[in-house]
Amino acid sequence: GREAAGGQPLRWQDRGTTRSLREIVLGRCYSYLAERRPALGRDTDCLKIWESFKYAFIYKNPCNTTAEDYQPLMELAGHPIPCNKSLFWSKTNDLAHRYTKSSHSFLTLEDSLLGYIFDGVSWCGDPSAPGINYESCPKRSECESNPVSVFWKTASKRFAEAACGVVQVMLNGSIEAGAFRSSSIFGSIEVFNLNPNKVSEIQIWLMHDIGGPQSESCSGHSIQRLKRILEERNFTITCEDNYRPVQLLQCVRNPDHQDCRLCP
Ligand code: N1C
Repeated sequence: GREAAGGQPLRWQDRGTTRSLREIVLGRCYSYLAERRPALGRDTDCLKIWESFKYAFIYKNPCNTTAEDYQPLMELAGHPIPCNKSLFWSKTNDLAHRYTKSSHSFLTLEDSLLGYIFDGVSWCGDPSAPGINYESCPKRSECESNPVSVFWKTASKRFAEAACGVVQVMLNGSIEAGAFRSSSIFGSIEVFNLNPNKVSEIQIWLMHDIGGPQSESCSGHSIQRLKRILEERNFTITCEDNYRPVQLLQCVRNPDHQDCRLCP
């Protein structure tokens, strides 16, 4: 079984807690406040953010994480996102973030303080001292309610609730299973937490990999399914295949490809 014996931490299949997590969290928090959102600085206490984050998971069984565990952290680190700026994504992680870095017109969750601090690190607790498991953490397949999964679900829900005006979604048209998946965080959480009284329109950018398959276009099945879900919730929705400003960014890495020529 998974019984802790002789102070050994529980064994799981995913990578363990990131070393120097405290320094990374504090460092990212201070640098976000200094470089990105100096206006937040006055009301944001990075040390308090670290403490409330730590108490969400230390000494706990990493399979019993709840949204409530992160409530204090969400209250401390949450901040408003300007209307017309929210960018959601699914299976376009790298491209979406390269785009927000280069254009500054839109913000993903990782461009907010919460997402910025916790992007790419991993963490989980353990019932025995020191209360943090640096050796291994549970995979989603081992337990759904692990600290990292529950964190992204909780943060994504709040990010969607906060959106207003026109919002963007960048989806991947080169995925064989379909660009819109109901099991994704976007498909299962964000779509249902957008507020029709605050969000006027949802614009889908359906990007396909340069030189990759165009498995789905805006007329494809999963996009039609997404349109039906959103229209039923009273949103206006548009879809554009290979939105040019984002495609130009893909072209930086594929300058000679047919799709990247000015005069094809
Ligand atoms: O499951 P997904 O995509 O649809 O989630 C993406 C969606 C975005 O719109 C974000 O707002 O949900 C939010 N989000 C993150 O910001 C995020 N950063 C890192 C969701 N997940 C995030 N991660 C990690 O990527 C997390 O571990 C989660 O399980 C994956 C989801 O990636 P996906 O399937 O491409």
